[in-house]
Amino acid sequence: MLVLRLEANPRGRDLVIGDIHGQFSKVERELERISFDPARDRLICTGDLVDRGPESPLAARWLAYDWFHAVMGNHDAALLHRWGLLSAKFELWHDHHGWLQDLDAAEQQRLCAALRKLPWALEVPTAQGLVGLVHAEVPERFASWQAFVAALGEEEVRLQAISSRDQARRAEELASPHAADAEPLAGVAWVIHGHTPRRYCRPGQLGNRLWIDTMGWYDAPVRYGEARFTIIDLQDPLRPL
Ligand SMILES: [Mn+2]
Repeated sequence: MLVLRLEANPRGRDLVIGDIHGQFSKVERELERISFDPARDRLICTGDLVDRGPESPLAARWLAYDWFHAVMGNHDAALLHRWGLLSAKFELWHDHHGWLQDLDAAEQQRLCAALRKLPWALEVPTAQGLVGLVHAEVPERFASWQAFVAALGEEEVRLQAISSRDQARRAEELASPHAADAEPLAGVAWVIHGHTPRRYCRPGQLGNRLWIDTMGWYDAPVRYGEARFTIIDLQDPLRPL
């Protein structure tokens, strides 16, 4: 599936979390902290469910929950390439797959079946307007979210969408408040990304584009900042929970 279009969720909150990277227990603790209610709330991940942390296989179980959604990350795609489901363009980051050896064939099959269903982009209607999610970025040449989504049929666009860092670097180079004032992407209220770990473990902004991978998956101390999962409520994306 290229793009997953969720229905509006009038019953509860729509929350977005950055890259999980096999750290589902840590995410569970965060969900407790924010009183997540799986009967009403939804959690959407910016991609990269696997690698780095110890619980990559749990991605299959989480993707089966009706309250959990995610977009394709470059690490997820690399795994799909390894299983012969994506072309050699996605043969990157394969050095992370040592943990696969501990999985039996049935477990690998379950994980593969879950990851191959991941959409490359996701749309959520909110009271503030449409919100888009894509792992790395919407490349600069696209004038609107809709133009980007329409081009996702091209493999090169999909590759860029999950791996480029051009826009994330611009967000880092432009000092606040100029980054916030940058030209917004047309057609959406917000676009949420992960992929590029944020300097100082704080979310980044470029116009209406947000990067929220604040390294919650990381187990060692970070020199500048405190690694943690950022969770945002789409009603108020600029104030993480
Ligand atoms: Mn990534």
